[in-house]
Amino acid sequence: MTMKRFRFLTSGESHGKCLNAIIEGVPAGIRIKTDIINEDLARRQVGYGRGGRMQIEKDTVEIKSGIRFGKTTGAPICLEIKNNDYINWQDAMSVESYEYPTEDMLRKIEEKSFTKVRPGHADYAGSVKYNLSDLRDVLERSSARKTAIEVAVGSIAKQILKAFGIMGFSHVIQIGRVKLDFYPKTYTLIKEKAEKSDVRCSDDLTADRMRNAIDEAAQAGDTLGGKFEVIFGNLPVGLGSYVHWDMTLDGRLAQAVMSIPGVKAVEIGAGVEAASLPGSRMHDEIFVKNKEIYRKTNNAGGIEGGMTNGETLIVKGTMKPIPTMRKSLATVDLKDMQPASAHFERSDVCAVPACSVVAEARVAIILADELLAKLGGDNYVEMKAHYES
Ligand code: EPS
Repeated sequence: MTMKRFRFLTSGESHGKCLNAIIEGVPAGIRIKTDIINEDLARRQVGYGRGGRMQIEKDTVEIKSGIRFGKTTGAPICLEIKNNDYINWQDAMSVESYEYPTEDMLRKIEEKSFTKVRPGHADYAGSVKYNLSDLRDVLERSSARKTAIEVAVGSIAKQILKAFGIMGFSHVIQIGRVKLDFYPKTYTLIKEKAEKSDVRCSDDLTADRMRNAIDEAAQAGDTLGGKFEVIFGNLPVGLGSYVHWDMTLDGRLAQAVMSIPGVKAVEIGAGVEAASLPGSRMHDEIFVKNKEIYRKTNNAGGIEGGMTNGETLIVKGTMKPIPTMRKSLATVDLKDMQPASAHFERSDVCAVPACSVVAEARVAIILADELLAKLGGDNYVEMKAHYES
């Protein structure tokens, strides 16, 4: 994605040594707390329905550059998260090729190789595109494991936004067929309750039903998808633009959330409901009190004409069920082109709660990029002066 200001790249394999990111474009003088990044990493790891890997990892970030005494210096920020599981994969994930592999090494490499493509995963297209015969080479980078380092990047973006009073959260609104129909009255309450829930759902009864649905899927060797919502408040009017298609904020947010592994749909505000509403009920009427503009509804989800309109930003995402299933689907073994059952290895039954935390990070990254582009400046003092003007 073309970024205006806040740029970053990540690297790392699911069972490699570590995940890395280098972020560029963060102005000097922004307070960054490592503890807050680690809290976000822990939020991504919890979730009813997660697999065994989360018992092995305790994701923590090491900041390697760009921050001194708790503040950004304007230099690129380098982040690293170690994979605890690497110790069990050293032979299979070796960077060097072995000249004289032992029997034991060959067995370990063979154990981790596979050729039976999983329908719904990157396996088939990835193997054709990169000419990789061992699907391990596709899985390792296509895995959602890389979202850990993205959450660390998003946590830095959130800390930039917070310096300007912009804050957000995420919560789960559907798992399988179980939908959240009852919302607590305020965003503060939704956030508080969702943060305490292992399915990130703000209603206890619905959360129980979601857990039951995950248990049923697990027993059947199946997996479940769902829906989540990301909310950000206190945004200035005019982030994004209508002048070019690739500058619209809704367009940029859609790409940022859609590209999370497993996400199949992104909606802003009323989203797909807009198709069935007449204009008179869809559009949020504008009122004025003491020369301040206000609305009674927010079907637009905080975006009109590709720009923030001062209302709360509401982004919804839909995640498909994870394609790695104990009850394997029919497929083909690429080794001999014979019919086969799809490869299975340890995986999650449901990762919608984790996905909501990743989406929160992705939205924060786009908002921080837009805010930095709008305010300009090389340091917090300059940015603050622009913000206040
Ligand atoms: C993940 C780590 C992975 C998976 C999951 C997400 O660990 P492992 O493959 O060692 O079990 O649990 O990835 C997928 C389900 C997927 O399809 O990519 C993580 O850290 O979030």
